[in-house]
Amino acid sequence: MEVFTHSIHFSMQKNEIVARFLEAGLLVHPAVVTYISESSGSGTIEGIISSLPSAVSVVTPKVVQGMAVSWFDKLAIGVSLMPEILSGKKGSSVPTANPEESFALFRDRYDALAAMMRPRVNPVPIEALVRQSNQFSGTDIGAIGMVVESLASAKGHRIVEIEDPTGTIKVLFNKNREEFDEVEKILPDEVIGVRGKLAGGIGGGGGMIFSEVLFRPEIPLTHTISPSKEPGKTALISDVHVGSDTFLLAAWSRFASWLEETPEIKYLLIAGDVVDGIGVYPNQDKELHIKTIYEQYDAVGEMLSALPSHLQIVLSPGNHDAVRAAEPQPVLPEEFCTKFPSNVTFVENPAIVSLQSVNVLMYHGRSIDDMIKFLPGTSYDHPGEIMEEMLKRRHLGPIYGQRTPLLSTPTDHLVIRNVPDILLTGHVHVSAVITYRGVLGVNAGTWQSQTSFQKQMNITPTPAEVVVVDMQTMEYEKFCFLGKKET
Ligand code: D5M
Ligand code: FE
Ligand code: ZN
Repeated sequence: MEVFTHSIHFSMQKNEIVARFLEAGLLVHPAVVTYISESSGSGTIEGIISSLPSAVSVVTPKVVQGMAVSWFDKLAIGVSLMPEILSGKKGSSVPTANPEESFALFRDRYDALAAMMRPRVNPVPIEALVRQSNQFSGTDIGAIGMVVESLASAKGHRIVEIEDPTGTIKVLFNKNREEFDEVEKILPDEVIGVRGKLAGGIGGGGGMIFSEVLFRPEIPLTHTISPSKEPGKTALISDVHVGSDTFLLAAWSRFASWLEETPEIKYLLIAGDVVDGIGVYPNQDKELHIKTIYEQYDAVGEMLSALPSHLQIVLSPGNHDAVRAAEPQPVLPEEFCTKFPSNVTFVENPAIVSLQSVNVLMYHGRSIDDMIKFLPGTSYDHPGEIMEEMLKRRHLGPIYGQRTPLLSTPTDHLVIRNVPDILLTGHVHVSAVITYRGVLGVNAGTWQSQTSFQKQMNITPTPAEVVVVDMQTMEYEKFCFLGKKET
């Protein structure tokens, strides 16, 4: 793969470009100058000048992109459409106003996920099962509830207590049933459906459900992929950790050069931990190359400014970024982004962005730590399996009260309400790609070599790997920018 060669072929010097605009009585934004210098020079300038609305005196990237001009087509230059933020816009995650409303989050989670299962489960309210247990006893019934706890019985079966807005009930899953491996993956606070027989008077008087089938919200089998009609590729990354002394600058530079030579890449998505931050873990200062948070973000701003200006960059935060840890995390405050170029769109964590009609759900992935802890047979080496579990549960991080702090909000922002085309996560620093029922899941890896902490934890990262998705075909390729000495 020819990723390390770099040829520069400016057709026009930047000062010549500025001079030509001045001659026409126009000021020009540096990003537009870069764009023209990287494309076909004088032809592009004359096209822009002749198509400008008369009121314009400063030629900004917005003005250029907003013009209904045909010279883009004539010159066959790909214009990156602005990413459309479908959820996770700045200011959308507001905490609940008072503590009494703190259960709204779980009520909303229950309602949203129960609605996805209701036609399959045909549930009876739990209160009715408990109160009229004699009437329902021995009959085939359904129930949907949020998991309160899941315990192994003395004989190795599983007893799961579930709760709906009307009450709680215990469900017994027999270990000899086929789907028992799925039962062992039942997580605290996920919403499940069951169908089985009610046994009245067992399990504390109100009855117990002897489950025969377990349901999850799931991705419908009828889901089909919906690629873009336009050509265009998206590069997916996360966990850049700028400021850390293990940040791989040389690998990043190769990636930056390669992006310049690869104009079909129109979008770069960064799913959090763009900086290493300060005070994130004990004695972090000893492992920092850039010691202040402002300087770390300034360095990121400069790195992103050096990338091709036609790229549309979307950035969401992670647990090392300078925003609250509780999820959903807000967009990065402007005070940190003064050096960032204008082609960066800031979104919350999580967020959904539409790129040429391909919907990407971006989530940093802190909950992966909790899910690995609770899901038997999973490990940090295979984060793709966790992404699949998220999709099945239609939830990015169900477990409350572990390592992923969840903000109390009126609606649950971690519910996967609409099936995305791509799910992008990061956090564990191990890259992985899966497809699950037509959804492409990408865990993006990192730009940091193994830290002393990861060494202790026996986590082997996969640094400097980039997954590129062709949005017209939804096919992906993986590129590695590590040099020989860095492996
Ligand atoms: O997370 C980088 C990786 O390190 C990710 O796999 C989680 C793991 N990690 C981070 N902090 C901890 C603690 N405190 N315990 C266990 N595992 C951890 P990052 O978000 O980049 O620090
Ligand atoms: Fe990270
Ligand atoms: Zn992280």
